[in-house]
Amino acid sequence: MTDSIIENLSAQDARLSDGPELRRQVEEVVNRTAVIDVHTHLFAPEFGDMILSGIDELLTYHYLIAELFRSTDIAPERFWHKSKTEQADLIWRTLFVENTPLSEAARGVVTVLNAFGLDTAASDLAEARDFFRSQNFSERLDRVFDLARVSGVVMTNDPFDAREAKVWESGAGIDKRFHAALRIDPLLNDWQNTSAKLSSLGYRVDASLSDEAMSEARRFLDKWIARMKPLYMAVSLPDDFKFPDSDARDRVIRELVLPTAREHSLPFTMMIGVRRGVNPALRGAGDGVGRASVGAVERLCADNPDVRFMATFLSRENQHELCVAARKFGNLQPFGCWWFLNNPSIISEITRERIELLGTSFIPQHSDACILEQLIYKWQHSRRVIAESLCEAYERLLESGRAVTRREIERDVRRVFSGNFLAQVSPAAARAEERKSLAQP
Ligand code: RAT
Ligand code: ZN
Repeated sequence: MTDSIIENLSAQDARLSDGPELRRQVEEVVNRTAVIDVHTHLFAPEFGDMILSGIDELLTYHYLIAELFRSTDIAPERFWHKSKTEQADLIWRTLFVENTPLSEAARGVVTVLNAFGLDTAASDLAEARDFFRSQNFSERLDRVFDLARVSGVVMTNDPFDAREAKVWESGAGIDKRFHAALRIDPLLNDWQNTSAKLSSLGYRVDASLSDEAMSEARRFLDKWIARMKPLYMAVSLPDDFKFPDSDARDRVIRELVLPTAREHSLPFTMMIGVRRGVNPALRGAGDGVGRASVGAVERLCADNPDVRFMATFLSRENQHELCVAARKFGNLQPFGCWWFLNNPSIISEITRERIELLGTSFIPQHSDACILEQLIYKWQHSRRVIAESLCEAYERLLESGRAVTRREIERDVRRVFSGNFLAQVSPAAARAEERKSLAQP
């Protein structure tokens, strides 16, 4: 071994007992380590105009639309009649010129503009529009992945969406950085209409939930699993979700989803606590939040020890219970700070709570990005809070008498940024990955 390798080896294994140096190293590792973004609404290049990107899309994000209506008195109906360019102009003028963009979603746009060296306090969008127009898409994609240090993203793939179906059916190879997730909300949340839809697609399904209907719905899922090769099946569920229950959803979970998860070895991912259409006039920006039952997830985990589950809850009040549930069930992986929780103060609270209760055995964040460039701000903002929470935990450990090494920090960050997810979706691949990284000097 050469001297420089030996030096490097000992630097990796030196115990970091100096507070400021520990902090510097944690920030560096958190900023450098690539993350797998486990839930987004992004699409691979092969999906063409389903991909959202650029300044007008960034400004008309539904988080910002909701904020617009607090700061002007434009009626929602008038807003919806405007073109996308006009909507973006109005949002920029209202939330970025006439108001200071302090909210998390507004600050996010500032972070993106800044990352590209654009004027963050411009009076209009001319410069930003020129910049985004002048870029070649594939270069932009590489640049965004690079700036966000994201090695892969999981999409949200709806087998009932005709535009998506066309791409899958064409057999086009999908960019390797994009992974599929089979989204099954219609089957669980609206069996009545979905059974009619399946029947119109040629499946012998009616609203009755008969054995034949279930096995035909299974045929549908099997076909899409073969096509998409998803990493998991996912659903978003309302705040009043119960399990067990006496409704159609309960039957669909028991007779369709769980057997599919088991037989295809696919985790079942639940995002729980959304109250859809609290203010329908706001359309996609009109959903709310409610406290939900963690007991429902515990019951699913207890009854199905051979199925792996991932769960995130939308209400802040559910977070502690979710950690406790994860302590009881090794087949449950908590993930992300979802939607209204994706704010520094709440990410900090939830991440600290998770470290205290679960060590590094959780997935701290996903971006939920809908627009490509959001990867930049969502990860930059989250990394900062995650680094801060980890520093605090390592400092406490130091006070108790144990200093960590750079190698341990790297291992921990790798686990929360990708290893825990890989272990959930592909346990064998995760073990191989872990062995590979441990073998590296
Ligand atoms: O977080 C969001 O942006 C929501 O609008 C939804 O997309 C949610 O994440 C979901 O996947 O249903
Ligand atoms: Zn989402």
